[in-house]
Amino acid sequence: MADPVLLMTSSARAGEEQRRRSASAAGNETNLFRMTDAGRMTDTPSAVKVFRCGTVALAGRSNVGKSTLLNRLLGAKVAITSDKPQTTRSRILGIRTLADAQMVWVDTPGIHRARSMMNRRMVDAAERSILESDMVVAVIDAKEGFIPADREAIERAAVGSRPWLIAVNKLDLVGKSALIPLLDGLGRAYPDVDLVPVSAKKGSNLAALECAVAARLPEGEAVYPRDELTDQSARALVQEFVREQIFAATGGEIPYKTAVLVEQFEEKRGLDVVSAVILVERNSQKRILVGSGGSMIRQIGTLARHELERFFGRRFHLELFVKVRRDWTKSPRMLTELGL
Ligand SMILES: Nc1nc2c(ncn2[C@@H]2O[C@H](COP(=O)(O)OP(=O)(O)OP(=O)(O)O)[C@@H](O)[C@H]2O)c(=O)[nH]1
Ligand SMILES: [Mg+2]
Repeated sequence: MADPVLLMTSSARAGEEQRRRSASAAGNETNLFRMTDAGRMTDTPSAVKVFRCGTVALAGRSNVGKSTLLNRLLGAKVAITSDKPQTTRSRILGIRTLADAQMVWVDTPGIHRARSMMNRRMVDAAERSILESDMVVAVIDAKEGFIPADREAIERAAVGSRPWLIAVNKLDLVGKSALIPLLDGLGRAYPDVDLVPVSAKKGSNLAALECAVAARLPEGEAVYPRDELTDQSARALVQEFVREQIFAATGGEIPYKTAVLVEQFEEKRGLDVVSAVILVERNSQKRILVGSGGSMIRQIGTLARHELERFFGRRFHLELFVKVRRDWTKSPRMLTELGL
């Protein structure tokens, strides 16, 4: 979407609505989303004298693009993504330090009606992170529209109990004819909440999102060093990067019945040597993950290694094993061991 805009502040929305009607009446809708005055003020972080710092939870149902948005905001991949729901299992922290603000972004698992113990723990983790954060960016998928599951996620996680705004993501997938009614509907449902259309995939309008967020953070010193990107350990990143490739390579229940545990991590002559176990619940799942002649596990290992090398900027040797741990998703002890 080529238009300049795109911060719809709630206070500006009424005026925008009036302008839109006039533009519409004149048969000219090309400039509907102009940066509002309020938006322009927040678009100049250098003009803000104080330093601001706080945690910002990315919240919403699964698959709306929370983790993709986090990565795009940071310009680095700290959270795994996939086209399947419930990819993120625990809170992922990503730090972005600008001249006048440090935003501590907190990616959270998608909020859904959890039936299994693992899924309940995922949703609990999301809800806890949201309640502990200084503000919340609720993410909605523009292509899917504002569906009841979005409203449920916002309400169940008590998103509105903190300062919050709505990022309408996947702007690249919709034209104005779909975006305008969506923004109108959201504006009616949440009249006091600012709406920021973005595309995490294309990186569109992220400056407006950052400005809107920075302006709402509490005043305070930076909590993390400027160059810090995430609080995840190298082990945790390996586990997640392997899990991402399992999500990409397999289907059905397999992504949801697997977990990854790093068993050994050491540096040998400039090479990080890592061995990790992929846990599955059944022998049939193990057979699929190993693949014919080990082809599937090799592919997962190679792709995960490439991602690791890109992230860390150094060489890895990654060995993967598949082990059956019957019903591990139902074991509280195993879930805790896996950080869930
Ligand atoms: N076209 C398009 N696709 C996007 C955009 N943002 C995310 N996606 C895709 O949406 C899918 C889900 O993205 P994720 O970032 O994993 O979504 P999530 O909200 O973190 O999902 P959970 O972790 O399961 O809660 C992936 O296939 C992404 O590539 C976007 O701006 N445009
Ligand atoms: Mg995610």
